[in-house]
Formats: sequence, structure tokens, C-alpha cells
Amino acid sequence: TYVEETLVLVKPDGVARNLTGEILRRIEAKGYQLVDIKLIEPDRELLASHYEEHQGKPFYEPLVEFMESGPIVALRIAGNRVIEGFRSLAGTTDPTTAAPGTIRGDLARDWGLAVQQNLVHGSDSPESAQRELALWFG
Ligand code: DAT
Ligand code: MG
Repeated sequence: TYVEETLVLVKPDGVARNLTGEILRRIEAKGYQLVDIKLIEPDRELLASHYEEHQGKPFYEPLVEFMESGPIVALRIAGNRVIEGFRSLAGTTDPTTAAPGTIRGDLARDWGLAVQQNLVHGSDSPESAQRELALWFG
């Protein structure tokens, strides 16, 4: 086995729609361990650092504004290959085409609205996970 940790964020749409429990249920049902959890309203500095790879892209400003629009639940979870595994649970970035059975595919609404309203974030590599866990959990 290859136990690792990843950062999951329940984004403002997930918290506002009372989906935190459903998302955590799916994480626990998969067998991942909850290591830490907190409700947080991140400042722009934290968000800029979190999304630094996307700075300058056309969707960056709307993304950061959306992430500032309400509280976020940050989760530190552990498990065998959990970084890749959680992204598989989450589904692809665009909820419109995310597969059924995934968090985004089942629960993210297609309102013809923005792609950023896709309920969750999950780190995409061991390096990102380490960096993002330090940012959100210190
Ligand atoms: P992911 O969250 O699946 O890792 P990402 O890191 O490429 O996706 O992008 C970060 C977030 O930015 C993503 O959750 C939603 C938003 N986003 C990505 N691509 C977008 C696009 N083409 N238009 C609008 N928002 C986008
Ligand atoms: Mg990403």
C-alpha cells in the first residue's frame, strides 16, 4: 500500500447547498480516514497562493471571487493513493460532463453557469498536496 494525504475543499456551493455531509459520507464510504477538518473563510492571499498555477488565465478572477463567496470546509484525508483516488471520486472538472457516480457528476448542477461551481477541490499530485495542506492547515 501507499498511504498518503490530500487536501479536499468543499467549495462555497457545496457548503451552501448542505452537501458537506454527503461529500464526507462518500469519502468515508471509500475507506479514507478523516485526519483534520475545519470551516474557513479564506482571504485573497490564501486563495491566490492556492490557485497560483491559474493566475493570468481567463477564469482566474471569477474562480477566486467564487471561492470568496462563502465558507469552505477544508478536509485533510488519508488513504492508499488517496490523491488520485479522491480525484476519481470527484469526477472531471466540468460538472456538465462529469461521470455519473462521481461527486461532480451526481451533485454539481448544470445551470449553464460557471465551471467553477463544481463542489470540491482535490490536490492533483503529491507536491500539490504537500503545498496545499501546509497552506490550509499550517
Ligand atoms: P480541478 O479543480 O479539477 O483540479 P483545475 O485545477 O484545472 O481543475 O481548475 C481549478 C478550478 O478552476 C476548477 O475546479 C474550476 C475552475 N476552472 C477550470 N477550468 C475552467 C474553465 N475553462 N472555465 C471556468 N472555470 C474553470
Ligand atoms: Mg486543480
